[in-house]
Amino acid sequence: MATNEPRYRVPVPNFRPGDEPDFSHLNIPAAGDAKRPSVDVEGRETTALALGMVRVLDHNHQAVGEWNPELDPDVLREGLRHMVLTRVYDERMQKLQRQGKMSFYMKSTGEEAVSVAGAMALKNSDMVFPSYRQQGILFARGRDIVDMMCHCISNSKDNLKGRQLPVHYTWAEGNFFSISGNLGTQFPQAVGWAMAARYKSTDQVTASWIGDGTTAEGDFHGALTLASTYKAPVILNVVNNQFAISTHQNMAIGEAPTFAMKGLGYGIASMRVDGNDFLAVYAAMQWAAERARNGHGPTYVEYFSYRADAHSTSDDPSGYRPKTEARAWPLGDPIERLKNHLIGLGEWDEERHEALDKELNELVVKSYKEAESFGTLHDGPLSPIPSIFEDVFEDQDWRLIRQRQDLGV
Ligand SMILES: Cc1ncc(C[n+]2csc(CCOP(=O)(O)OP(=O)(O)O)c2C)c(N)n1
Repeated sequence: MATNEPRYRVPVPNFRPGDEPDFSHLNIPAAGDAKRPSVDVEGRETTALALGMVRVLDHNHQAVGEWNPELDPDVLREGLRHMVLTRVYDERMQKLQRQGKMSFYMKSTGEEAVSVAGAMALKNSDMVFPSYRQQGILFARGRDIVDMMCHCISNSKDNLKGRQLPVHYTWAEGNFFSISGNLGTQFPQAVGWAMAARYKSTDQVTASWIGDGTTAEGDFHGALTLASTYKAPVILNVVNNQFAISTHQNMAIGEAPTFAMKGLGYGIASMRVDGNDFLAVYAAMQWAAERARNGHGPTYVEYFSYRADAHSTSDDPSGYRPKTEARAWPLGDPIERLKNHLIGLGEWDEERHEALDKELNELVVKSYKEAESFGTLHDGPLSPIPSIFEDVFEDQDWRLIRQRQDLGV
């Protein structure tokens, strides 16, 4: 009998625009509940971590449990600074995009702890293969802000010479691999890099980040197979921010109880982490890095978070989710939570926070003025046109030579 009903399930999001978001169905374990195994644990023994959630900051903003990394207040303040800078930078760049100063921008609002705490728990010599929402790594590693902006406005000082979308940074000196717009490619590349590091007997660890939607790509599964087979010193991170543009995470997760559980099918040590908890993210990355550095193999981590703003400047989330959803998100805001933790320790206060915000806003405004002195996308100067043919192939292929002749450059 003919029917218009699909014969297979098509998952739908929990809430649509206009609905009252209610996240009470989420099973979020209490801070401090998760056990911290030794770093040489067998992957298959991490089921409780993959089903549960590593959380350190409790609802009173106190650090509790075995995963508390017991960081010095100076380190916490440094983390707070990098996260605030990431947010201030994102806000300013979005405004500049709206003013036509760049073609495109992507913010990481609400996900700052994932990249900042993750980068701080690694060594700067460790290799990273991020996606487009981990700009916090660059701040944590001390990249020059003017250089970052020059890339975004594709001017004469853009180290990518206008060949990449804004936000798709590369920074070889900072061991930061070029961000690929082809989702998922960074995972197998990271595993390959990690295997090469092991082959060369360095103690370098490799880490990569993708989003929840990207786990539906074949590259995700290929990477986990390789990492498991060769026990590569790699940390494979999935940032579950609940959305892949307008597609809810329930499209990519299938029947798996958590994204973290997918790693167990490959025998990889896997865990789910509160992605809005700076201390939990730091502790998880520190554990995984020690495991990799000591030859115990890969770790796969899901960060449970929420994309608090649009996917990009080309997206309007009010078309597919309630406007109040970000505020209703039960894991709160990563900056507020670390700030409140520091205040509770007597190591921070509102006045200092306000001063930090002001200082970083001024720094970003001043940096943009300097970046603009090297040109903008609209007014130039841009990279010279012949440069589009350079740097990619050592020996230019006949097609490139022909195209260059056709252009007469
Ligand atoms: C192979 C490939 N398919 C599709 C796209 C288009 N695309 C860009 S971002 C995106 C959503 C990715 O979502 P997710 O992996 O959850 O990461 P998030 O943006 O939420 O951080 C899509 C479909 C792409 N860039 N590459």
